[in-house]
This record gives sequence, C-alpha cells and structure tokens, in this order.
Amino acid sequence: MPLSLPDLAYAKDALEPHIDATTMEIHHGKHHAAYVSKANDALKGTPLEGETDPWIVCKKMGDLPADKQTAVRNNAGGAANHALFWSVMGPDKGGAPSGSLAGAIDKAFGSFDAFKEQFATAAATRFGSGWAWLYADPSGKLAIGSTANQDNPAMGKQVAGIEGTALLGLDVWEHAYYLKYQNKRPDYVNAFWNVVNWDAVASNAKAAGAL
Ligand code: MN3
Repeated sequence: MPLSLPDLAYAKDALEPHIDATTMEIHHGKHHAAYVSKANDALKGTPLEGETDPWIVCKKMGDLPADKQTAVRNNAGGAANHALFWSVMGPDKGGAPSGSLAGAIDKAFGSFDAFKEQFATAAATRFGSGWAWLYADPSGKLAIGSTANQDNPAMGKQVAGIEGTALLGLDVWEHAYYLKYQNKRPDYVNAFWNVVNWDAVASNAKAAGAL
C-alpha cells in the first residue's frame, strides 16, 4: 500500500464559516490528492516505495537518490502536511488547550495569548507559500516556526530550517484561504483559532514526548 489520501473526519462544510466548503472540497479533493499521487509516482523504484506514512518518507528523504529528492520533498511534504492539517481541525472546536498541553504552552511561550501571537506572526511573515508550525524540537521542547512550500520540521534543519515533530500546522498557501479571505491572510489566521482541535494537538504532543 503506497501513500493514500486520508478521509476527512468531518463534512466539507463542517468548518464553516471559518473555512468554507468550496475551499475544503478543492483543497482536500484536488490539492492534497495531487500531492499523494505525485509522491507515489516519485517514490516508484526507490527504497521508500510502498511506505504508507508520509512523515516517515519526509524523515528519510535524504536517503533517496538526488534526482528524486525535489519531487519527494514537495509532494510527500504536501501529503504529510495536509494529513496533519485536517486532523488538527474540527467542528465545534477552538477555545484554549487544557491540562498538560496548556501548561507546556504557558511554560514555553509565557501564555496562550502570547503563543497565539507568536504563531500568527510566523504565519503572517512567511513570505509566499508555506506553513506555520507548533512543533516539538529534538529535545521535546515546544517551539514555533514556519517553513517554505511543503517543507516541514520532520525534514530536518538543513532542508526545512527547523527540526522536530509537527504538532499543529497551518497552511498559508493562497489556495488555503483565497476564495474566502482573498489577500487577507491575517483574517484567515484569526479564523483558524475557532477550528483548532486541541485534543488532537495534545495527543500529537504526547506522542512526540513533549508532554
Ligand atoms: Mn494546501
């Protein structure tokens, strides 16, 4: 079984009015699907052909032949990043994290509000297309960063500029928000807080050893 397009855990209109149904339809059904299919094409004949976890492909990308790396970086990156993105959102979510995740965010960033401000700055200042992240660095400490294109922290510092395990990702490519928000990326970032599934983020943080 190669990489596959994960089903959404909610309906395409479930994140309305914050993320509109048409954007979800195109973003999941066309953009994400294309990353998965192109990643599988690029992995054909390599030692990672048949790998089902796109994060493992991102981590092991450096072992692949040089002529495969750009296609794998862009498309396995896209496959992994979008799978995480859908999973850290949901209807009737938002609010603030609780329990050990809330404590870890306070400890790392000062307060939840300070965290949101730093994350929003990372999202707003990523020039062009890319992602903003809450991630666990290799020592298990929470950190905020951004990456270009479909890079992510699993690809490592030399490739992505930051290194660790992605816990929460926000897609800031125009295809993620242009239909509803046009050029107003900060409005889209503000709306994102209404759909964040903090239980999913906490579970990612636990799995990464950050809590
Ligand atoms: Mn996208």
